[in-house]
Amino acid sequence: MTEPSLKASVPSAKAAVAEPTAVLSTEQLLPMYRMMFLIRRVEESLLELAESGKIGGAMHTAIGHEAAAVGMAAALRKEDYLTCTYRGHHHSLARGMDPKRAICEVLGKAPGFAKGKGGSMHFVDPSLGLMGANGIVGAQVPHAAGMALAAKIRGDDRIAITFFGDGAMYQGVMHETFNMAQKWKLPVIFYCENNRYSEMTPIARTSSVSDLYLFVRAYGMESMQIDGNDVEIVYDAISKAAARARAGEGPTFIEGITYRLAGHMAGDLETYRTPEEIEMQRAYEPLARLHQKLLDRGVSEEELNKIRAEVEEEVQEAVDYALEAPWPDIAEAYTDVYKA
Ligand SMILES: Cc1ncc(C[n+]2csc(CCOP(=O)(O)OP(=O)(O)O)c2C)c(N)n1
Ligand SMILES: [Mg+2]
Repeated sequence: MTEPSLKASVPSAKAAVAEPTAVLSTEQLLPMYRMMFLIRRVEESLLELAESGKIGGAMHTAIGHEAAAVGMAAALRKEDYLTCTYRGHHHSLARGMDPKRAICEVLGKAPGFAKGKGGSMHFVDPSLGLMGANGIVGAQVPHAAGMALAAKIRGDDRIAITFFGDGAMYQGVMHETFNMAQKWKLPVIFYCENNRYSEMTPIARTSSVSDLYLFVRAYGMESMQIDGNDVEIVYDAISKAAARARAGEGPTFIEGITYRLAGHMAGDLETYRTPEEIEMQRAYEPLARLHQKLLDRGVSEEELNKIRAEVEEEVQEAVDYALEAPWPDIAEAYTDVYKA
């Protein structure tokens, strides 16, 4: 299903990767549906917690972006390196982060995977290959290329993937990285979650190029634009890019067209877009799409309801756990920090 363009100058979700009819079996898609719903409910719960004043600092959700993360987690190995932006809850949960500890981290509680010191914008867990989210637009991209270079030098089979937004494309470091990654044929995948907004600014106002996958062609890099809201298409594109990377064929750039259904961050007044635009995008959002795909394949509404009920319970338990969890000891303020 291809969505109409928001505006003539905004790219639509056309798939440069052949539309897969059945790349994944229903048995493979069901846990992906579960994970997409879990991510959705964790983030909706976090928005409620933010509204009630329980979250300090900025929090960005990826409601509407879930297919990118879940497709990635299914296509890659757990030891493959991953770096992402401040909008990184979905990648981390999809890679297997415990929702209890993830919510604790956002609330600044002691059981958080970074002892509550990183918060929403700094999700990290090397045991899941998560080498760090980054609050600086574009900064995580050369990090992933560096990890890919290390893997190449060591001669192991690991690859790296990095996620970034459309707004990152104009950072100079991106282009330095694209050039070196292609020159050195690094085993890295560049995945652009093009949600067509950079904070409150639509892409049409900032970019002279509407198809972002074309940028890296100047560096001779393989690139494609896909419908980033179809988890099967995302899986297919990342699987193929991973196979190329592992075969020593170098990097791939994937532009996944998506849409952020919630604000740029918690508390965003969203005066820069209309409720009609958001409503129109709900027809193309990844969870609804996967739901329909599963129904079309003969899965019953009852079975999907059961999955959702289990997830609701798990997320409620995680929220309750995090609310009850202890704050870090005051002495922790001086541990794990850089001292000159
Ligand atoms: C180097 C830098 N410049 C500006 C900012 C402020 N900033 C935070 S998020 C953001 C928008 C980035 O948009 P995009 O890359 O499209 O990602 P999205 O938020 O849409 O996922 C900006 C400009 C920043 N964090 N870092
Ligand atoms: Mg964006």
